[in-house]
Amino acid sequence: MQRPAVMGIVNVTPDSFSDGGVHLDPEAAAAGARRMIEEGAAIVDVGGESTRPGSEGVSLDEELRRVIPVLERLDGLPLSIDTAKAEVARRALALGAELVNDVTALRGDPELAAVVADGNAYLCLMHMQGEPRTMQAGPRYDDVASEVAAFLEERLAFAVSAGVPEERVCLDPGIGFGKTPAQNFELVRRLDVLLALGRPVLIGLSRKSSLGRLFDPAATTGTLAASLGAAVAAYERGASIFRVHDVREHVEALTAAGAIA
Ligand code: HH2
Repeated sequence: MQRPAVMGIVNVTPDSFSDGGVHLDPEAAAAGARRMIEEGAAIVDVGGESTRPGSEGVSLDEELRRVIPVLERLDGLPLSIDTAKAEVARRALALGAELVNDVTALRGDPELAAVVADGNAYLCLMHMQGEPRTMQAGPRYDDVASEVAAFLEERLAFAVSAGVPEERVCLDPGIGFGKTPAQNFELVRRLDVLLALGRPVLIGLSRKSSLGRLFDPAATTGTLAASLGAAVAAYERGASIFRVHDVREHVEALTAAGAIA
């Protein structure tokens, strides 16, 4: 089993579902990112656009205004840029980011694939059914695991055809992106279907509402303890990169799980 790697989340947004507003000030965001690295994160994912259910998206100027001052303060740290916009990715890679995390899996901006390829960046391709504004309105699948895997296989082939080396790509089932809680849990349970594509699997369960809804049907976020339990379950099924808000706790939980595995 691969050693688990933790990706810390820094959302430079007013409206992210669980940490909106916390890191809006660039100094606070940079301090948060540095702390995450100290706590054992392998990389920090900086994002300037919320993709929570119902969100509308932001303009290029606003997204740049949010993330660039943060990236400028983090020179030399291992960074990922959470964006679907080629220009944001281009600027972030120039400032030292090494991974592009695109929740649209290269469907959002036709120029992003070339930016990733030319920048020799790592790439995360994530599955989403629909778009954030409407994605939780009755998501439907005949077989969620095989449909998500087929989508990611096609997006991986597209990325490779655009010049991104396959070895630089990781895949993500997109927990909460057009999926019911039962579909999210099935994706984790059947992670072997995704792993069969031969790429590392990144998973974002941290504080997601599916975890909160195990306890409260109206929950919009999940607890830390539920996030840790779910991360360990995903690790045991082969996930190797964990996108999380609470870095220290996940590093401890996954290190313990890794020692046993
Ligand atoms: N989840 C969110 C955002 N980006 N990227 C990947 N690869 N996988 C995920 O599961 C994922 C993601 C949503 O979480 P968060 O960033 O905390 O919230 P928001 O989108 O509201 O900013």
